[in-house]
Amino acid sequence: MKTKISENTLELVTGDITEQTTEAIVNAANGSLLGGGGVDGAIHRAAGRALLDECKKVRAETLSGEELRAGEAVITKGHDLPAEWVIHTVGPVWTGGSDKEEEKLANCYRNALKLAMENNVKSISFPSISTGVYRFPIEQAAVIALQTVVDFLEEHPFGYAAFILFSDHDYRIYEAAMNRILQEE
Ligand code: AR6
Repeated sequence: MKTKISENTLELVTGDITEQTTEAIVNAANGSLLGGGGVDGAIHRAAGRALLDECKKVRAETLSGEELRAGEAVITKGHDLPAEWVIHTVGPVWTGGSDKEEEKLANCYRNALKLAMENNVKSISFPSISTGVYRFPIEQAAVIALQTVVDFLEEHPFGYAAFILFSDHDYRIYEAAMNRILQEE
């Protein structure tokens, strides 16, 4: 599904984010930036050891050894990936909704797009952040993810943004959310 948002394009596709040829892909990382399972593990495997080394450097230098907090984002090179850049963000762990999970999830998408623009990136692929290991209910996460990206694209000349959904089930949930959002626009 492909939609124009102002001068920008927003697309929903099923696929593997590690194969995307957008200038940047987004990683649903954890605060350590040292890799993990799910999409994070797949990105580190495909990017190679040099990504882990760069992440360690970012952690030590940019973050002064601290963990990356939920909603924040940092950028590295893509190394062996087709994408030139990886923007690492940390989604919130779902604990029922009373720990500002919705706001933190929106911040992930907004901060990733801001960081992309600061680095002159004009095309980006997002996974469905927090809806795997971090257990954010996907119906709710899809609305927040899409509304945040749509709002950003309405306000900025960005280029191309895609959501890469890992299953047909996830794709259909995002598609339904997108249709509702577009009807309300
Ligand atoms: N391409 C696109 N989407 C994928 C891929 C892929 N190759 N692999 C998985 N997904 P998750 P989270 C989907 O668990 O919930 C890690 O261990 C997956 O089906 O990867 O934010 C980190 O290190 C799901 O829809 O991320 C953290 O500890 C979505 O990506 C923690 O998991 C997100 O699932 C982050 O949890």
